[in-house]
Amino acid sequence: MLTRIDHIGIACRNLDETVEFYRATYGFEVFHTEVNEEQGVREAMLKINETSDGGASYLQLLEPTREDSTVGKWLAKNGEGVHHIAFGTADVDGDAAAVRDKGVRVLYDQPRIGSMGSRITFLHPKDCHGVLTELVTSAPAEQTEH
Ligand code: MC0
Repeated sequence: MLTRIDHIGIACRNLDETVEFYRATYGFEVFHTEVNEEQGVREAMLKINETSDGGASYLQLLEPTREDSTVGKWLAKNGEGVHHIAFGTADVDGDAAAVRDKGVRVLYDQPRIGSMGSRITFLHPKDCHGVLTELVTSAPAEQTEH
């Protein structure tokens, strides 16, 4: 069951400048940063609020680490902006299978590693009314990390 908006992924050209915009404009602070080489992104997670399922909702700022990454290609075509939305679930495997059974293309056969050790998969935007959609199961330790 999908129980929260886990994050909104925002593609940017310069992570440090974009982090500073969100800090100076809204007061949002960085909760976590990492490089995910498999996905080709350097990212910052800004925690917005905790959620009733024990998780949290974030803004995820994404800078490509290479031009031929998914975010790099998307930025070249569209410029900066909202890249994807992610729904949180305790069971990414089960929810991905259920969505696949409804005819939506799930991009990975098995979930891969996402932010903060989470397990993630993506749904094709052409099957989701133009929205690249991610399903996320957080790592158990996420809520204590800083
Ligand atoms: C592409 N399209 C999108 C889109 N990306 N539509 C909405 N939102 C997006 N983000 C559209 C294109 O405009 C195009 O439509 C069609 O999909 C095919 O796109 P393409 O440019 O030809 O690119 P493909 O087919 O090579 O790749 C698209 C695909 C890819 C969605 C399969 O981006 C992908 O595998 N994404 C999942 C992984 C990902 O995005 N990782 C980065 C975030 P037209 O009409 O022009 O044909 S990593 C992350 O977020 C992790 C770290 C985490 O959350 O923990």
